[in-house]
Amino acid sequence: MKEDILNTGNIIQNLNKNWEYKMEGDQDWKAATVPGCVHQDLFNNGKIPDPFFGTNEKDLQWIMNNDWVYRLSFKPIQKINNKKCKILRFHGIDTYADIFLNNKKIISANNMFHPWEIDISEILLPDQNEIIVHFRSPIKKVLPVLENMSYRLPADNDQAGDTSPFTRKAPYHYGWDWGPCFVTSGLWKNVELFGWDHWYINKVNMVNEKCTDKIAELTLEGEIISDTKVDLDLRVFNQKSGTNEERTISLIPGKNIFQHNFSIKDPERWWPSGQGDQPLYTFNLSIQSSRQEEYQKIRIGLREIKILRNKDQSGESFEIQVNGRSIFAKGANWIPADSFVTRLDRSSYKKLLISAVNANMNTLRVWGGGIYEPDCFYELCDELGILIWQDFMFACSMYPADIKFLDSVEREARYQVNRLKSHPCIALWCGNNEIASGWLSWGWKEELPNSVWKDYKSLFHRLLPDICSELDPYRLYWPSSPGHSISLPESDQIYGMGDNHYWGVWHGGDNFEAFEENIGRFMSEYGMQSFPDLKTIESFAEESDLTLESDVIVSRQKASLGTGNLIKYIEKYFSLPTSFNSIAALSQILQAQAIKKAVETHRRNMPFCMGTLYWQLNDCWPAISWSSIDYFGNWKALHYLAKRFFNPILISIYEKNENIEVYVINDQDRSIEAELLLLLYNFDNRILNKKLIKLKLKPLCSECVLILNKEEYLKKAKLSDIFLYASLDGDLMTLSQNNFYFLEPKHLKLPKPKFDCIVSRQSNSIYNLSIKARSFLYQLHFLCINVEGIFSDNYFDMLSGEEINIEFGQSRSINTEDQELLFEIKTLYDLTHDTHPLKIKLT
Ligand code: BMA
Repeated sequence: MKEDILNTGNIIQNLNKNWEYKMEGDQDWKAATVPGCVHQDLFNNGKIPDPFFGTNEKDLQWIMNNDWVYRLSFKPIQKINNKKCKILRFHGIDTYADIFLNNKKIISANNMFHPWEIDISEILLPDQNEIIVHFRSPIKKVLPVLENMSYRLPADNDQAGDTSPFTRKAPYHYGWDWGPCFVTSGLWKNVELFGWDHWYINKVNMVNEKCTDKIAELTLEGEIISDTKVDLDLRVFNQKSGTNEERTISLIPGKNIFQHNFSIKDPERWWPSGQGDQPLYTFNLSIQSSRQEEYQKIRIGLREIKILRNKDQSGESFEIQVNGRSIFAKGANWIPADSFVTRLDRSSYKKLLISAVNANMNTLRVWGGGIYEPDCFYELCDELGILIWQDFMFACSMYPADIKFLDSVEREARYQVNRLKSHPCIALWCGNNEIASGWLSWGWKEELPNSVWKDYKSLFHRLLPDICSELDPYRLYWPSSPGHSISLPESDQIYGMGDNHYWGVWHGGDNFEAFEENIGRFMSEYGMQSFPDLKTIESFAEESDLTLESDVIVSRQKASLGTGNLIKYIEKYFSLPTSFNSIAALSQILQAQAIKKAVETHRRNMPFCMGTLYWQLNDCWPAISWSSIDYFGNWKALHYLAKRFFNPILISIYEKNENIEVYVINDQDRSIEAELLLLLYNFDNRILNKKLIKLKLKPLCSECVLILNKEEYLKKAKLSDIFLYASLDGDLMTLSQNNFYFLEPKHLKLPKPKFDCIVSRQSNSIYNLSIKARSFLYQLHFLCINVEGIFSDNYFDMLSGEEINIEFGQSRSINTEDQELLFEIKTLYDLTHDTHPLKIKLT
């Protein structure tokens, strides 16, 4: 983590305030927000309605076809005026912009993924200055290029005319199969003036090459820009490790690169969540000359990370090792958390990342169709122990590779690798999402000239790996996800080698059982859709829109197969309810069951399979999608189940031919003693068979601990009336509990649910729900229908007679004096029978 340079000599003046904007050609200037974008400025000024409401997206497409002008009048502070050298810095420009300072053109920007800066010492006036930024429509800018080409580069998700491959801008801005098309323009990161004399620190990094429990080897790398020849004293200090390194750096005019190696004895090592703690070391860096002193802090975690790729009978493994320990990666794919990311702050990221860790995740993939996330995202991942699979921002398109484009990508990649490489959370770099697959299996190579594949090679097999091996040789560069090797592939993904995306379920219409036949070494994508909660739908829809066919609901479904595919899947497994509300709610149970099946399969197959990341963690707007957390942070059924199926210790029951196999999976590094209780129940609460066995679970292991012959064990019981209850108990608590059903839910003879429920307030923001089941309850779930918050558990089954206490923690505080909390309590039965659920008000 890098903090702002604390200049004792050099100085920064923030220029985010007092910007104005207008459409090119208009007279009227209006207030603008920086960092921000034109869509937000139009909305804040009352010029457009909420882009996320109703079908507004459709009516707001004109914005991307226009040019926009931003301006700022400012006066440099005296301390800047006193400096010999002045730099104007834009930390992020989205995207095509000509920038003028006092009528002189200073920057022509074309890439949103790296900062732009220029020395303005000769242009800056001591008093009033004016910056004018002319943003060119990203669409119109590229159209002439398309007109001159005899073919189109594929861009399947681009809703705005297929210009996106030519522009270094977040691909999802152009639309995706879970997101709207809002092609933004704007200054999306800080703007500042930097004044310096003599020399300044341009960048510093701390790289941890090797780390054992005895010693950590570190390299401090830095770049200093100087206009003189001078000797500097460098000091690196950290109390915890006893680091106090000193040396001299001799500068010459221009760019000076330095490195300093040192080591730390008996380091406290950083671990992914669930495997140990996340100790972090903050190093204070001071660099001094006789007349100037600069400080900086760098925070890192000490650990060694490797991706093991060992050849074996089945192909080649893909396994993350941290500090020599194999880690089963559990998590999901991360997409940008908003269509307009400039309105996110550290707390928005924290809320989502804590939800990931609370669901027992240890890995996220920052997917290549979004943005390189801001520093606070990676800082939080360092703190929380979330490993990051980091894609470069290229997805589902072929890209050009002319010199200008390659230069731009080079600048972007160098900047991003340097920015991120000190973070302990980053596990690997990946060139792109699904582009090799697109070329090799989606019909692209049949339609396009071979030069397009040569361009692919230049970008993903030459430029990016060269930059990674030069700047960050200790991490794996993996060219494309899915992929089976680091050389240019001749065939699409191979199960048994590398990482896989399995979309037979959903895109291919396969049954959930197909997850059991499509297991890779590292499953980096697979998914099932669902609707968000009703209160999220109500944020963008009127009561009259709540039908599957309404324009508003249809506009929220961006996937090509549409909601019809979701309904088809619901009908495969459940009886389809008649009401919209019940269908929407049931879709969440469907999604959760699909992904449960997948993850349990992947975990049972450890160590053949060493990672499972479902598609997708989050949303960029309120919509129907594959996410487990909706746009507002509400956990869908899937996220509650994820907490259980990602638990470090898991029981998983699997039907194989005439047998029932019971697996226990232990992700932890230590062995565990436990007792496995297996009860065969019928829905009337009678126990038909029982098994109790003592177990010693080996560390990091998936083991089949029991095989039962179905015929013998079930004793001719009717499959529609029974289920297996399995519980694994340690000395002090239940380690895992799971139920297994022999038929699809629609064929189960589930009893009418009976239960008692008492809701009480525990504190200002915590509520208690006590449930006593009076019959068997299948997929009991609670919703707070008017306030966002998270339940301690949700979407589970209860045995008749069982009692449970659930907490609801409200995430936004409301004045409970004025407002009542409304809870709804339902089971699957209530959804498929469209019954009126139990509603409880707490005033
Ligand atoms: C995956 C992703 C995305 C897409 C998702 C659902 O392959 O890489 O491109 O949103 O599928 O179709």
